[in-house]
Amino acid sequence: MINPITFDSPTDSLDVESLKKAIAYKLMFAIGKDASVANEKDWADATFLAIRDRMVERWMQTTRAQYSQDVKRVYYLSMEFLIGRALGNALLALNLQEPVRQALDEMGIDLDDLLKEEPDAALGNGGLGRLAACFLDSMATLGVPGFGYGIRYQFGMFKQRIIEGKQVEAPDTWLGSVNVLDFPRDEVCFRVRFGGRVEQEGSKIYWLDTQHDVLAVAHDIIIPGYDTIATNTLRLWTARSTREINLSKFNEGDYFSAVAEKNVSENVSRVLYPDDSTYSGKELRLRQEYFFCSASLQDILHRYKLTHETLEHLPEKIAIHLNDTHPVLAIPELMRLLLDEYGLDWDTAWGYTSKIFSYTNHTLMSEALECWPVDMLGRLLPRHLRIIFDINERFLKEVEAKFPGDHDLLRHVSLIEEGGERKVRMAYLAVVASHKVNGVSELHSELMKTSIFADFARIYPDRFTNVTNGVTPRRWLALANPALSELIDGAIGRTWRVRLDELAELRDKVDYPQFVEAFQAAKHANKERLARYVARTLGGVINPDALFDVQVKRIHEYKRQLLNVLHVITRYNRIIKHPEKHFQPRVVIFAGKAASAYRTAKMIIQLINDVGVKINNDPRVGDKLKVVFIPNYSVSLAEIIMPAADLSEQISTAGTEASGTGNMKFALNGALTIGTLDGANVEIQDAVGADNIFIFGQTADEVETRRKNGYNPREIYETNRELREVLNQLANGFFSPQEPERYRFLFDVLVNWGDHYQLLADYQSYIDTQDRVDAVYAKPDVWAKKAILNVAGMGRFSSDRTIAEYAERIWRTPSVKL
Ligand code: 26W
Repeated sequence: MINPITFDSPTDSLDVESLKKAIAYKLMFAIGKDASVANEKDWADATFLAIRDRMVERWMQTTRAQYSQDVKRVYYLSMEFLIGRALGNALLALNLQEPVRQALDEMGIDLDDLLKEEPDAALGNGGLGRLAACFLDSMATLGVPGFGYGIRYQFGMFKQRIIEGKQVEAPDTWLGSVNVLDFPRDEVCFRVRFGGRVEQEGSKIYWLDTQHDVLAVAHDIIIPGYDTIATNTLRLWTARSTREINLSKFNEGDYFSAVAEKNVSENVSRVLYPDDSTYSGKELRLRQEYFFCSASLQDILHRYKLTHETLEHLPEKIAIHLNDTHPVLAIPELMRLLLDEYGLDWDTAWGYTSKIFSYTNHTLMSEALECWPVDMLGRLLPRHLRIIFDINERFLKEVEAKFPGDHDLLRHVSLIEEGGERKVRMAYLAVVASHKVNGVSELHSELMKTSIFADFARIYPDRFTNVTNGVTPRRWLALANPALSELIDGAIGRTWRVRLDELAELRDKVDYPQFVEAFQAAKHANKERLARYVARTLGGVINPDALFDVQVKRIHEYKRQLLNVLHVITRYNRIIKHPEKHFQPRVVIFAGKAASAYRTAKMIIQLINDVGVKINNDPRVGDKLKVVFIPNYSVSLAEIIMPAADLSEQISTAGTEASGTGNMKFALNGALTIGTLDGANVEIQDAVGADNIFIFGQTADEVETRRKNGYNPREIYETNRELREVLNQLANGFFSPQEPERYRFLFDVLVNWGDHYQLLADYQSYIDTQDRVDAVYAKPDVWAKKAILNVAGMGRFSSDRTIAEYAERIWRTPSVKL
């Protein structure tokens, strides 16, 4: 027993004077700079370090309480955590925004300048990764004992630049010399094995002669809850070679190959795969997946064993959640550890495993479903392949017993896809091993049961459920939109930050002209802020009095940015044809990244930029229409864009967007949605009222029916005059005179090659609805009231509600008592 040492607690020093001292102290002793030479990055690091000290105590207190109460913990396994910046969020959580602002101010430093110095932690692609980050925030805030597990990529989501209208990718070098965000834990280190062979001796199986083993080293990130002591951990793994350098090669003087081996094994945590919604089947990706699953599972069992003699109570003490199929190898890994390392028999091990796991599906798109070739899996993870085969064998027997003689069913649900190259269907493995499987919106969860998992819904009807996504109101309203937050605080108090339902009290405020006016003023200020950002980064001038029409998200055909462009061109043509007419001035804003190998998506980016050049430079258009593509979309950029939007574009083909979470962020910030009845849009309509949202286009059923009955887009092209003109402009190089054939491909996709996402089928309805948008926007008070009712209706879409549902219905994890 070590005698406890007492010291002055930083948690007690939250006043301006103490903060000043703490920051100056860090600047000198941790950063090693004198105030006279320190730059803004130095000040930012010093400030963050001072704040971090004030989080650590709460963190230890929480961890101690979790241990002493022997709580059930939930482990959230995710390949992606799209966190963004952390300092501003930490200040908010600790209620230190004002004192720190003042402390810095008294030292001649502006807090807002410092906040911009922090690079985004962009360890994710899009919706799935950002959802994981919102969930961490909500778990901490609710006191749910939740651990995140993921990979500490050396390079996160690539940086996007636009050069001559085209996307150009650059590496995201977010890790600097000072990494305030994380605590490296060199001693928390596990060996992750690859390759080798399996050998059976009686009932015992050995995994032998593995090669290219890697060490996984932990880095811990503090996740502060808002206005609570509760503080959680995100543990990210980084790969380290098992041997620093190959000494014999080194001694032979072959320095480069001596370190090459080290580099190869450390590649595992080098870079985030920039693919969103397409599965590519690359071996390095499989290595990444196993790397973080194995390290996490070893760590989880190790932690459990610290306080428990036997494994008997494992399923009562741990829950493991799979964020999509990317961490599904955690299933055979837990089985392997229980069978081979802890010596359990199969039935006991499987009994535990199937009580511990739960799985969220985030997409129905077949091209995103992971299926690993049996060959590759067997080469890299022979023991796991064996376990998967054994799971499959037992599962198929169970199905056979339940549905005797149904051989088609057996073939359909087998974990192994036969015919051609044999593959393991990871989503099926997830369903078989999980006690609950959920979709992320009501519509998506229904479609899941009738499409990809239809057979499984027959076999395990009680396994499937819905948990509608949500977003954290701390980052997406309190941090991103101080202007609106302040207005809301004045009207209904401050507690909406943790009880978002209270926003419903804003409904009455639509009858107070003063409130409506203040609401409009807040929106206008946010639009000015965005206009300044655009002026600074792109040099273009946009008018904050125009309607800001915004579509920001990954660029993907199913999200239909191209449909948006068809509307933009239609509007342009009308403006040119009718110079005498009044048009509601609009700025159409796009942002988003395309997967680096996704040709069509990249072409859509180029088209947006080409259309922008044409329209923005046409003197006949003037202020009536502007098109802006803001490069390098990120969490931090979203925090500037969302609050400034009037209109939120959520226009995916019905049945394709699992949920969407941008839709929630926009509405929460007082934008009206133009959208299809897809994903969470359906529930947003219920929440805000059909009068306060612009719904257009086909339903998921109608899309399906049209597809079945033989969809003929060319017929629509031939009969719709305005649309035909727009499409012809694409085909004949109107927007790309330097290269007239540039967009011929997009024309063909839509007119001649089946228009898979049915843009043409929804075109007229979309255009008509955009006209209705103009008409409503022309009455500023009517628009503002609808916008307020959107904010007021968003209570349900807090990730606190989402996490409370997971904790109660799926994980069964009570909150820790502090
Ligand atoms: C293996 C390649 C790959 C990578 C990522 C395939 C699929 C993905 C994700 C499932 C894509 C994704 O981010 N899905 C989004 O998840 C959000 C959170 O639930 C939803 O709101 C979005 O609708 C869904 O597209």
